[in-house]
Amino acid sequence: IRIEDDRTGLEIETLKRAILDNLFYIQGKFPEIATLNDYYMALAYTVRDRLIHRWLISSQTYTKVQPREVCYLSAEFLMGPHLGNNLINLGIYDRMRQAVQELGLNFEALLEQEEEPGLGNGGLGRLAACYLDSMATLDIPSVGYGIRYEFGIFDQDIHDGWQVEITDKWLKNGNPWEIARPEWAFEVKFGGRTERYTDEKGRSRVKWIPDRMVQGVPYDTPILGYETSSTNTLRLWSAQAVESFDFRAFNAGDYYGAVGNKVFSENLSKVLYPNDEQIQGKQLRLEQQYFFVSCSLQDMIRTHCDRRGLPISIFHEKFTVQLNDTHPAIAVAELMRLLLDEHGIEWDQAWHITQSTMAYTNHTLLPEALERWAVGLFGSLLPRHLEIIYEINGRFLNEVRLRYPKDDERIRRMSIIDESGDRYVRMANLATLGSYSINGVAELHTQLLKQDVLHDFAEMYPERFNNKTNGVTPRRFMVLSNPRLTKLITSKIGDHWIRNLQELRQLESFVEDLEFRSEWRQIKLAIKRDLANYIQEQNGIEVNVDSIFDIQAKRFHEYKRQHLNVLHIITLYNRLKANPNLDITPRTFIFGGKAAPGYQMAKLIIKLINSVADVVNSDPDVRDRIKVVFLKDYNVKFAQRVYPAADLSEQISTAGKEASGTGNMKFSMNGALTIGTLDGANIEIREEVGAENFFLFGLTASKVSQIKAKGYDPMQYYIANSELKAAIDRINSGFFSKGDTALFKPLVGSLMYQDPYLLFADYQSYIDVQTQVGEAYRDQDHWTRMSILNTARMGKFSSDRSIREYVKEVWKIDPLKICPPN
Ligand code: 26W
Repeated sequence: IRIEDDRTGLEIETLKRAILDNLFYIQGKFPEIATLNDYYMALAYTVRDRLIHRWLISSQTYTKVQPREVCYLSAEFLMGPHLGNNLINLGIYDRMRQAVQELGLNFEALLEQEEEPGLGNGGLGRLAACYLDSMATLDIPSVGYGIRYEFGIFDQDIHDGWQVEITDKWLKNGNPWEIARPEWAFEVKFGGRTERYTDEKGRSRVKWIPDRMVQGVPYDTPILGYETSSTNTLRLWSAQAVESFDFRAFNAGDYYGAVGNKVFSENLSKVLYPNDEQIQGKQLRLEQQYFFVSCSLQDMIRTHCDRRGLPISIFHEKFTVQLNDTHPAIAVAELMRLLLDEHGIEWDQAWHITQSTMAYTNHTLLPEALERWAVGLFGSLLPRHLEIIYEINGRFLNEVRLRYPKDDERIRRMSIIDESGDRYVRMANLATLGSYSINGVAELHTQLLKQDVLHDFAEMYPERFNNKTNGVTPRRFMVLSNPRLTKLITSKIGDHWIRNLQELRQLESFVEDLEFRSEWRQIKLAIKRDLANYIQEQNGIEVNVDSIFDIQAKRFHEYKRQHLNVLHIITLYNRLKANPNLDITPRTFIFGGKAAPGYQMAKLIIKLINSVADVVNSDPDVRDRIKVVFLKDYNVKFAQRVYPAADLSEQISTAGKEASGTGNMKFSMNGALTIGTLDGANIEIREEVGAENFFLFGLTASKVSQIKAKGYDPMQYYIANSELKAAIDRINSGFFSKGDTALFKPLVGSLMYQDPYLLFADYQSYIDVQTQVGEAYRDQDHWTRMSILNTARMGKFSSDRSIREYVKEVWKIDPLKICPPN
């Protein structure tokens, strides 16, 4: 007989024993008094045990082989729950479910028990998480570096239709997935001044004399790939006081003063900034950025020099750093500082190493999201870095002058320092200059980046610019979230598509298969029924599962135009009021998403949706033909439930504003059709699935700029379009706000007099195409064909494809196979 180890064995009996063992020894409970959370923890530890073996083999292999590694630096990692995903990647999902059930436990309830690490806002943070999954799956040695926020993105509640924010206490029940490594902490300096001195070789050097110091303690989480043993690390830094007591102050009787430093230091990693696409310029945010960047770079250098004994001069051959937007862009100056001041390297060589190490991904063109820091604030916090940035800038601008003599305008635009008014450090310019690769996240976005925001840089260094269209992991967003569809697909084409998503193309040959189409439709219906039950429980609203599930789920932002969707709803409502017997295809409009706490307009749009919902859902004239549902607290866990249930995916941003979008991919992969503009990755999705399987509307990005250049006047559209006017007037009249005509004034006013995101210009086109959607849905058979073709043709949008492109064209890293444990 073979006896399996309780910590690594995969037989059902072993799994059961391991769960009970962990319940006893880790949770310190016997079954009779164990809570659901105790069982969740016992189960999570059982899974973690099985990861750890692979993790240590991976780490040993990296130490031995010393491969080139990628370090993905990101202020956000929106990981979502780990348990289900790890079971999928370990290949023991079904077996574990059986083991758990044989113990008399509810497997689904245990999965549901996990408090998700919501350490990100939206697209950018979730992209980082998908990329970690793909890097591990493709056996790419990599580390994700970020911040272990004690509080992640706030939980959203709705009171009287308004968003209310609640602290996300995700660590309250403990986190079984992480291991603290206090022995590998680093110190990070802040403030103070610099001093020049002459070193023993007679060279002029600089010393930074800070006025405070914080410690970064790493917490490591294993990231296992799918069907491989490669297990990489997500290393998140937590801030701690260097000394928890200031003994001098303590002895002088100032107990509170002594503990103050501890409180102050630990504030650093306390909470995630909940804004996306809107900078705030807060000092604590810059402190967070510098804190995690400094810890991460020190960590890489220690691995390189101390653990591997390699010379610092070849640092860039062994490490490449991917900057996830400009949030970690201070890395350019920090690596320079470490090389110059701590390793005594000369400027030119330090710059060569730095520029050969860094690569920068831009995620947004919105001017209000481009990070810049007031020079005064920057210099008081990071005096040495400001000196280094001035030096980088001075040398660079000399080159620009040589290349483009007498072009002062260009110098002003390209300078890292914005001197047009108050002085600012422009982080995008710093990141661009300091990197060997600069990329956008969809074809159109990269094109606009080169044309617009980084135009001068692209002209000077065209070879550094490239596109890497985003992707999403099919493990989480198909296999885990849509088991029924996964089973059907696998029964037809086998399961290789999970690693090689292009194989979904084989589904095309089943489009003509009546039986297959019927199964496809049944599955969608069953999933819609689940969501309908959830809506019934959550919102007390009864929805018709035969209606179109028309879903817009994403952060709230004016450029994403949730309010355009609302104008469509009101237009349908007005038509029904005018003609109660009108024959329209029944629809359920579902919204989900959070607004930045300080973004009043976004919060007002949430209030508008809930107000319209109240009126429409209870109006007898509507007779259940339209329903409006706002689902609160949209997060990864919930998103996994939503994507599979959609018939229609709303991707309706103003063309040129959404860098890529990734929700668009998740919906379409799960068989939703898209109504969308020619924006971000929508363009590429439409190219792949075929124009006939995509509902296109609206202005193109270039038309948008043209109209704006000519002087856009939304009022003209309002006057000329009676349905648009009726919809706006309906809001304005107080009809949705119990007669309060003031409530939605800011929103309506902004639309009528500015309409910066061109809702009015796109309104008619949107309404017309929505009418086509309604008609198309009536032909269920044809709709099903389109749905199947959407899934079948989404192969390109696996994050595996994105990562393969980064590996080949940017990072130049070889995969390294890890031997499975025996
Ligand atoms: C400093 C404030 C701030 C915070 C976050 C500014 C900007 C951000 C992010 C760049 C916002 C973000 O998540 N952008 C999204 O990134 C996705 C992944 O590339 C894209 O798919 C989305 O289109 C883009 O909006």
